[in-house]
Amino acid sequence: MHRTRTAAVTTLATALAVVPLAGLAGPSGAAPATGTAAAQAAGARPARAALTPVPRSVRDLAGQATVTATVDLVAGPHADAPALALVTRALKDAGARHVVRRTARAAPGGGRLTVYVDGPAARTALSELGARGTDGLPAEGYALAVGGGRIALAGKDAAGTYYAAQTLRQLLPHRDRPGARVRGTAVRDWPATPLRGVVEGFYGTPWSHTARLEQLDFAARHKMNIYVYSPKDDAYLREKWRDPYPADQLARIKELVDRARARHVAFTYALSPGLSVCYSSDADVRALTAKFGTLWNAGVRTFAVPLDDISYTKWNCAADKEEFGTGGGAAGAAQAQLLNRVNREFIARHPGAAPLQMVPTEYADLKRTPYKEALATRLDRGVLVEWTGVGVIAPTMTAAQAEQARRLFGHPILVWDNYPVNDYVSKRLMLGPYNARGAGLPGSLAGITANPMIQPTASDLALATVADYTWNDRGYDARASWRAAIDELAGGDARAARALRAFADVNYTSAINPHQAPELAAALDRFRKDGRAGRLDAVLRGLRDAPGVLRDRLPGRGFVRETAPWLDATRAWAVAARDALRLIEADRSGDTATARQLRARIPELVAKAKSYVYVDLKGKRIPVVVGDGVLDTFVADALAGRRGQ
Ligand code: 14T
Repeated sequence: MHRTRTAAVTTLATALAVVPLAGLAGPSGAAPATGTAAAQAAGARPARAALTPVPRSVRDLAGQATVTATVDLVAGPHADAPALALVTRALKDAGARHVVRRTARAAPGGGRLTVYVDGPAARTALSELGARGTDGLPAEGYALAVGGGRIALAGKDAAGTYYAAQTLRQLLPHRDRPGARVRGTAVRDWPATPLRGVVEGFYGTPWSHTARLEQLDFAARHKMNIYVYSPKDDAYLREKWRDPYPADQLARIKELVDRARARHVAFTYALSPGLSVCYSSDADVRALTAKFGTLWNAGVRTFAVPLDDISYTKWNCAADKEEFGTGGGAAGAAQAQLLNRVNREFIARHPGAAPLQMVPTEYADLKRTPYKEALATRLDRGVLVEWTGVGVIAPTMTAAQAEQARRLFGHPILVWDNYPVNDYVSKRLMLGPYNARGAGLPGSLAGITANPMIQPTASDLALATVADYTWNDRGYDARASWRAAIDELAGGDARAARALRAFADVNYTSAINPHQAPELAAALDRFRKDGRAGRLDAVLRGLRDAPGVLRDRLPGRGFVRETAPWLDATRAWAVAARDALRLIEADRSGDTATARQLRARIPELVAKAKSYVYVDLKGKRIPVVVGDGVLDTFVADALAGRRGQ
């Protein structure tokens, strides 16, 4: 029953081609899939695909480009190699048979599509097409233009060129033969904050190697540029921080580092010595820098020292008490001394290393304390300080708070956002969008990294929305971004997308999305008002069938494997809720025999719905919840003879 990847991708391209501009897609599957072909046959302007993250500026240009069988690729002398590889693949996926590298345009009039990537020729092409170049853009910005049989891409830097290529990938259709037409378009775009990405920083079963490789691909497609390797349960990062890696583990890390580099993602190695470090010990400084050295040799260029979730009132060695004294101020001084030594003796001596990152022990508040004061005055300038916002799981976060954090810590702030992480509520999946982060926040920060769920593929829904927000917070619409993420995960299959939306709806609530199952709750409210049982039953049938549809149709196995108990629970709750609806109807019509039967049966269905468990790293069996406060309440009200208000 599985659709092939190509079929899914083709459907995606068709669906995307008719979706309105700027990722503001309507409900998945609402668009007529044949619209584009008909419009193109009639010679109308080709539609433009949805672009996510939403670019800063997109406008129409006169003319268009046609993907010809042979495409000339004119690359500047220093054009980014990953960008060129991506452009080539995107052109082939759009129907080109050959992509030929040239140093200059072939004789014009040959009818071939020419694609310029960086260098003087791209600059000229941009200006001839009526688009501005990269002057004045911030780092990682880019300009792209399509029109008049040409496509031109230019980056402010190599990453910018790579992001131009990612946008071109979205603009091009998926075709298996030449002839596709691409609408005349100019894009000028740049990120809202320098660092955008994921910190694998949760407790519990760490992501698999494959999941991490896929995460790096995902990050790049969404213009994210950092992945912090910091799983709390990798012993070599915390308990055994001094010990060198066994060769096979180091080889796997190197594979991640290589993949990350080829995607313009900074693989960040985070070593957490806080459980046992002696801050004043030369030997421990050497142990830290020696471990970093082995990672440097594996290609790592970004390093972090997290000092979260440790005691800073208890020293690990007597020498620290002697040297630093006691109290928060002493802890801050000790940490600053250790980090400065790492910064001076390792980072500064390795040209090409990125600024050091650290997580302070006080990472979740804005109180003025001796600890923060010590970090602010003693820690080397330029070291990035990570901060979770106010609260470990911050319900809201604003630019004003970020400014205050920067003043308090006296350093650039990198937000470690504990969403969609579920290690503290592993009964729950968090499939809702990134929310409640104020406009303008990214601009006051060194970046935002999101701590994901234990379930890597299921995290992609939330992470896609994090990517959209961190790239362009002003153009961010949480629900629109969420719907686009659903369509992407569903591989463009409209039925899979509808099922995923229903499933994500009942796994929605979190500190930043206070309302559980907003769509189902609205359907229940409507029923309470208008009493139209048939309409509600259709919704509940959709929910009951969603897990099966996802198991049959979702491209890739990761999502359904990771979410299996929640899928089972969703189906069981929907079955119970349908009976509850029948019970309400039987009560209303005075059909006491049916009502009695249903009252006898429903409790077993509820027990079954509550029986599914997630088994954690330690083998603990944790009953999962779905649609809590919505489905269970509806069923309980029906059993009690209440229709709810
Ligand atoms: F480093 C920090 F920014 C941070 O958030 N640390 C941990 C993190 O690894 C974990 O995934 C996250 C969510 O549970 O919260 C932090 O861990 C805590 C925080 C607590 F308040 C663990 C226990 C707590 F009581």
